[in-house]
Amino acid sequence: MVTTRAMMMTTSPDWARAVAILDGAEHVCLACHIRPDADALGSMVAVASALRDRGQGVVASFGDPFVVPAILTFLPGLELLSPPDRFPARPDVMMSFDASNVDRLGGLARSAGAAAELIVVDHHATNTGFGSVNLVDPAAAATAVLAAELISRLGVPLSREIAVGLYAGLVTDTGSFRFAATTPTVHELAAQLLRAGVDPAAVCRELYDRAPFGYLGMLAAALGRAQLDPAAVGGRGLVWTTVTRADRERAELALDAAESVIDEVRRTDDAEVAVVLKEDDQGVWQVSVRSKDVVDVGEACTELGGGGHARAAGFSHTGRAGEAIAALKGVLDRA
Ligand SMILES: [Mn+2]
Repeated sequence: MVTTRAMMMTTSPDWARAVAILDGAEHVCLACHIRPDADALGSMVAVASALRDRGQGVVASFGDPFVVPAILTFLPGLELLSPPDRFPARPDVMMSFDASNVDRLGGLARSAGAAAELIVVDHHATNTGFGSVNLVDPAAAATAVLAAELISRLGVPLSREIAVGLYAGLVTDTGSFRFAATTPTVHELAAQLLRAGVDPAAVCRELYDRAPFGYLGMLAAALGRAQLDPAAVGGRGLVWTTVTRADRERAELALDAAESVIDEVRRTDDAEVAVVLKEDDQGVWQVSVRSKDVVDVGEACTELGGGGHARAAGFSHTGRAGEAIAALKGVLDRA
């Protein structure tokens, strides 16, 4: 049986064509998805560094808000970033990282539409194949795995700078090598990156083990109002909570500080699905959804206008938090 997902991406990555395009390019314009995570930004700066090491001109950016999340400011190569208003309107060669569809590029989607060549590097099963060349593999644990393959095929040696970006993506998208996507290939790549000079303890301390004191108050407020619905998701259980704008304002925290709350909530033994609704500065709920073993939250979130992976996905909701939870439960119960 042919599934909808398989129909979205039927071609295998055309590495030779990507390498040929990049070999012939004087300048390459790189973009990753808006509100970048470590995989999106780390993969992009790694490839940007590799191209620069070959003497090519690079412009790397992401759509507004053009703010590097606080936990990613340690990444080397961020000096290669330019604000999105400096991104060419009609690039000859453009690349896209960790974006499953062109809308995920936000304000840079227009440049993607006008680019003569668009090389899409991604691992989402829902990728629409919006590039002229698609380096898309849903079996890859991270976009960083594909970025590493590309850098190797370009013949660029792994500098420490390149390796740190790739490692940040790899460690984050595998949940610190805990998720099901943690294959032998993942550990082999990690080994190469460590040999190239990555300090894993330093990277993980930046990514996971630091926060301003005010974070503790925000976390306490969020965990204190967590609710468990054991009957949801066909009796498998759903646990959810919110991080409000007020929670963050009390501690002067940006939205990305709420990113790790889901990792506390999803521990809950009594729930297959965990949800954290984060209220952004515009009052819109950015909803993070995780599952453990059986439920495909990626499909559910796609149905609600978002996207992601089977075990980690998200969507946005304007309105009340309870409405978003009700809508999600409805979709999950039908699945
Ligand atoms: Mn990713």
